[in-house]
Formats: sequence, C-alpha cells, structure tokens
Amino acid sequence: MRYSQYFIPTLKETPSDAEVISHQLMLRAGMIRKVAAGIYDYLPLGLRSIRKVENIVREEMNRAGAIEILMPMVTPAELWQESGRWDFYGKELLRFRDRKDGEFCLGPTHEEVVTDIVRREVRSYRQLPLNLYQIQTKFRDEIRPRFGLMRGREFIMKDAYSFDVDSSAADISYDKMYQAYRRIFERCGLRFRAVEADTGSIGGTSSHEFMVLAESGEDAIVSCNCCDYAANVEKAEARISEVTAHVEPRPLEKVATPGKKSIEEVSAFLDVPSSIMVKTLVLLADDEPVVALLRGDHDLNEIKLKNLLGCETLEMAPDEIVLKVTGAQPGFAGPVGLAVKIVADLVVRGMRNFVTGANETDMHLKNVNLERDCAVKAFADIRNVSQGDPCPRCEGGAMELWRGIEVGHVFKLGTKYSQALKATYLDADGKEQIIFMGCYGIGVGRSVASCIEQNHDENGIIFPIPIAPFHCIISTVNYAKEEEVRKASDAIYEQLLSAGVEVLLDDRDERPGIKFKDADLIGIPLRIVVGAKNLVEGKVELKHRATGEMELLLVAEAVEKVKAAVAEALKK
Ligand code: 9G3
Repeated sequence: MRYSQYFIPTLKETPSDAEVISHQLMLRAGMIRKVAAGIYDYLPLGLRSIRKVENIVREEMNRAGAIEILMPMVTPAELWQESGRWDFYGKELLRFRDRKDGEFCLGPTHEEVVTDIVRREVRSYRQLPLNLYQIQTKFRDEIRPRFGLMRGREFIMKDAYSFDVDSSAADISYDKMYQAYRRIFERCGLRFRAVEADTGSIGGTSSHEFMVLAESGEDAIVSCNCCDYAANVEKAEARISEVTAHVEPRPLEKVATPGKKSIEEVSAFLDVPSSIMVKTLVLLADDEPVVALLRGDHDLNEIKLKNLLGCETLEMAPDEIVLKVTGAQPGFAGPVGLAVKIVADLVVRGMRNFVTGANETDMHLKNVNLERDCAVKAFADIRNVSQGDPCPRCEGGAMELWRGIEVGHVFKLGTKYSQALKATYLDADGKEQIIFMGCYGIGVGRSVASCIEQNHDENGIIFPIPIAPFHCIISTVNYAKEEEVRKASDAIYEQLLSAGVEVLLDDRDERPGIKFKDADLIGIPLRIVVGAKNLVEGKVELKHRATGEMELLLVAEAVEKVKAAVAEALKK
C-alpha cells in the first residue's frame, strides 16, 4: 500500500477526552474515530488490526472444532421473554419496536438465539457435541462508555456456545475452549492470565476470565507467587487464618470516641491497630437490612456476600437505615445488641477482645468477644483478599494483586438456557435429555486496545507483528526528488509484497522527520529507511520498533531480514 494513496489521519495532539493510552493512541494513529458515545468508526489501520485478531480467533476456534455461523444483531423479544431476561436487564438492553410494532432488541449476547437454533435442529445425541460461534457486532447500552474500544457500547465480539449430552462432556468442551483461548492470546502477542471468575448475571456454575495485565485495567486480580492459582478479586478465596491462640476475654468497656467514625480515626484515637478492630457494615439485601462484620483492615467483597445471601440486589444502607438499625449515627455501628441478621467474615471468628462501634453515637466498645457479647449466625469468606495474603491453594504461596483488562470470558452454563428454551436431545435409549451448555466470549476491539496498553512508548504504539496493521513500513527520504531513492524504494516494496509481507510505502512528499514520527506513532514493527546517502553504498537502515535496534544493511540483506522476522513472528 502507498501511504500517499491511503487514509491514515494521524493527529499531533492527544485528544482531551481520551483517558487511557490505548484510546489516545488509537485516535492519534488514525485507527478509530468516535461517532457517538461508545460508538466508533474503524478506520483502515484500526480495521486491519481488528481483522488480524478476528482471523487468529477464527483459526483457533476452527482448530478446536467450533463451527462458524452468523446470528442476527436484531433479536426478537419473544426469545428473551422465554429465558426471562427481557425483564431482568434494564436499559443496558437496547429495546425498540419495528414498523409492525413488534418488540426487538439489539443483541448484547446470543444465548437465547443460538439455543433456539439448537432446540429446532438438534434431536439426537449423535449430533453432539456441537460448538457454534460467530464474530459479530454486539450492543450494550452502557451508562458510562469510556476508554475507546475498551468499553464501547457497540463492539465486535467472538461468542461461542457449546452443546453437550451431559456435564462431563460439557467440561471437555470447556477445556477445549480454554486451551484455544490460551493459543489465541499468545498468538496475539498479549501477556495475560486466566483467572477464576464469578459467573455474574449470566448464571452457570463456573467461569474463567482471560485478563491482559495492565495498570489501566478495570479489574483487580490476584495470583499466587508459588502455584498457578489466580482469580478475579471478586471470586478470590481468602485463606482462613488460624484462630488466635487462646486469649482470656476481658470485660466489655464502653469508651467515648467523639466524632471518630472511620476505622482510621478510631484506631488513631484509641491507639489500637485496625487489625484488632471490627468494622460493622449495614447493607440492604433485596431491601432487607443485613450486617456484615469484617476485621478493620479488610474490605467487604460484595459479590461474595451477594452470592452467599442469594439476593438480587445488595447495596450499602443509607444513613437513615443505619440510624434505624443501630440507633446511632453512621460510624458507631457494632454487632452487640443488634436485632438484624449478621454475617461475619471467617477472620472475625478468630478475633478476641476487639474494638467496634457501641451502637451509640460517639461511643465505641473495647474487648468485644463474639460468643459472650453477641450471636453471629453465619461465618463466611466475605472479604477481598489483600496483597500478601497466604494462598488458599498451596502452602507458602502469597497473593499478588494485579490490574487486568478482561479480553475473554469462558463460562460453564449448565442447563440454564436449554431448560428455559427446552433444548433437549434423545439419548441412545430414546429418552429425552436436557442439553448442557457453555459460552465463550472474546472482545475483539478490546484485544487490540489492550495490546496497545501493553505495547507502547512515548513515541506511540509498538504492535507485535501478528496483529500489526502492516508488518513493515518503508520510510523514504526525498522520494519525489531523488530518482535513486524512488527506484530503490519501489524495488524493495515490490520484493516484500511478492514475498507476502504486508508493507506500507511512505511515498509522501513530507519531511523525513514527519515520516519517522508517523511510523513510530502507528506502531509498524519493522521500518526500512531509504535515503540517498546510504544508497551510495547500496545500503538502507532497518529499524525494529520494539527494541529501537537500528541496522545498516545492504538492500538485499534488509529485505531478507524483514521476510525472516515476519515469517518467524507468524509461525503458529
Ligand atoms: C444482556 C445485557 C448485557 C449483558 C448480558 C445480557 C453480559 C450478558 C454476560 C454474557 C455471557 C457470555 C456469550 C459470550 C461470552 C459472555 N452483559 N452478559 O449475558 F442482555 Cl444488556 O454475555 N455471553
């Protein structure tokens, strides 16, 4: 491709409303342009990278035995009503009516649509296992779309769905997808971790998220520094710490703590460490008050508590509820004397003589001991794991906290959708059985964006060859004026093209500095600089964008090196 005839609208300035580096660089490199909140044009360079990721995904899905289909973006309300999700989802599900007043939505995911295909077409166990996938545009009306393609409203997703005769067969399908995902993200040049994850609203029994490690990631994950345990913090198990050695319970003591509400304030005022304090949180679970107890230096994991209580909604109680439940202003709540359900974190069970609110404004209690002072019905792991916590799976390992960008998510769905839509098969005895499902998503745009989050420097993007828009760029010095430069550049261009290298010839009538800056900004991995001075010795410069390494080579050598580097990077 010749740059002068292509369409790469690069920007010098960083757009003000782009907060993360990948969003900034994708705008500046002329890869995307915003049409509306969370809705983007994919310009030529952006589309080329998107298509590269799609092709890697497609190859690995096909290799894993999945079969490609394409389902509609517009889906009928009836299917969503059968699964019960039409009313479950709020405004995130973009609903509309057609000209005949029929109700539809823009597909945010396709469990219902694909299960409808299978319930109509699959009748026998001989047709299973079956894995159908698509690479298709989804729409989710996010309240706050941001970070460019990282959290858009319209986005390209690969979504796959597996169908099996039973749970153990479904596990085999799940594992095939899990391995295919590892290959996909390795081939995309991403540094990622697969982590145990909560299944969230989709239901099902278990799931893993594939997280690209990046400081700008919205997800918090932990991994053990010894074994291969890794989990989203939403799900990570906090190891049950050993109960403190037997300590004599001391007499309860009420102390004045005027205006001291937070753990930090009370800890400083009473000169006690937060680790011998207990924070008492008042929440509303499906609008019913519930109290959670955690050690002062631990944080509540609302997903764990929500899963434990089995409630639909869980939020911190407003001040007036706290006052009603505890009789005190917020900041002085404690478990002693409360008449509501209390759930205590496992660590609290091992605590003795701890400090907590007195359920009296401006007062706290010292030397509280659960058995003596208040009845706690339920103990459970309801806290977020912290950096350095002991690993729950191995002896000696410790938890390390990371930020991650979720680029893939695989779920064991069980029979939630096949039950709801009556997708069954006849087994070898002719008996009707329910189908077991799995579902598997990859964010295509998010994969490109997270690759940029992981691979950039102050000059711009540093694409790994497999998903770079072009493999090589030829930056020419005075292409228009210097006959020698033009001849050599065109020759190198033709040789690389005929070798299957995707090459961009920068033949613009621009100053070299502009060309070099653009080449760095758009992140093309290999660059050949053709200038009259080096051509006198029959040489050109070869620059590796990732390492900055610059070599002065004979033209033929440079062409061979580029071909070899590309072949090496694309080996599957
Ligand atoms: C909705 C809306 C938003 C949603 C969903 C449904 C997320 C929804 C979870 C999934 C699960 C898997 C197949 C590919 C992999 C992920 N947001 N999820 O189900 F109606 Cl508005 O999408 N689906």
